[in-house]
Amino acid sequence: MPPLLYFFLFLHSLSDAQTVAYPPIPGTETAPDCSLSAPTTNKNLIPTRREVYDDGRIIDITHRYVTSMPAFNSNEGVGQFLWLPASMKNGSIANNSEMKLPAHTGTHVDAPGHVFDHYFDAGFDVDTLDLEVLNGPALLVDVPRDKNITAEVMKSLNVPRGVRRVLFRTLNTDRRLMYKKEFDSSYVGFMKDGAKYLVENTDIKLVGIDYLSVAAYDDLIPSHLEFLEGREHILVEGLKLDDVQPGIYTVHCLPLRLLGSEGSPIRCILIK
Ligand SMILES: *[C@@H]1O[C@H](CO)[C@@H](O)[C@H](O)[C@H]1NC(C)=O
Ligand SMILES: *[C@@H]1O[C@H](CO)[C@@H](O)[C@H](O)[C@H]1NC(C)=O
Ligand SMILES: *[C@H]1O[C@H](CO)[C@@H](O)[C@H](O)[C@H]1NC(C)=O
Ligand SMILES: [Zn+2]
Repeated sequence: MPPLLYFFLFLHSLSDAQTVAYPPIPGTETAPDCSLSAPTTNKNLIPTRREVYDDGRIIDITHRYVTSMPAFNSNEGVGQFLWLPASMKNGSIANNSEMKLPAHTGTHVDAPGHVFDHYFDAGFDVDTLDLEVLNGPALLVDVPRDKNITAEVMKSLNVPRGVRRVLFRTLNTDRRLMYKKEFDSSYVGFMKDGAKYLVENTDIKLVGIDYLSVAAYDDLIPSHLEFLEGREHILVEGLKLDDVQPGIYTVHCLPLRLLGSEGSPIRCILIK
């Protein structure tokens, strides 16, 4: 084959490969802007919003941030957290939103400084969390619906040694608590002895749960202390676990690198 022709064929196959590696992002072809409601001028500009991607292979287990999502110990919900100080409607060259969001809002992560002041002062913030713990094989389990997560419940779950990441689905999901604006202190979480059992008798390092706290309200601080004292456990709270089969997945959770913050919103996905 003449070298030049070979070169063109090579180029051609390269561009094919690029098309495969960088498929168009669904929704962006027709809807480059992401305003919440479609502008009335063009009925075709409707952004796609989804909970699963790639025919269900990728499952978004993060709650969408909305003003009506619950806030800890409040009946008011999160409220307005997003503003548009500069808008094109006001003559700016672009829209630039600003947000003000408590660090433990919605689907979020806790760092050791959350309940240990000396860890906070020493800088154990969300930027220090181990991404290896936050990413890897994970087990989604259903816990008994009639109890909080006690040592007895933990024992009955029989999580095998070697399992390092577990997402606990509870009655909170059935009750759809994350979709209710009013905070509900009767949510299910870990009792102190359940947290202690997990720390001492399992290899679980990533603990995920489906409401705003891994700790049951009655053991709020004692359970957090059990989990966070060793600085090896990472707590992901407020996960969206509806409509997911129990079993093994790969989890990916990425907190923001908020220097000095003991909490951060986190995007978590499961991959089949
Ligand atoms: C323009 O800016 C003002 C002041 O910041 C704000 O109150 C108003 O809502 C803005 N108008 C539009 C159309 O964005
Ligand atoms: C879990 O504990 C809370 C208090 O922290 C309580 O209100 C709730 O009823 C308990 N849930 C179950 C299922 O026992
Ligand atoms: C951003 O600017 C565009 C163009 O002016 C406008 O249509 C859109 O509504 C703005 N976004 C918001 C949230 O106001
Ligand atoms: Zn938290």
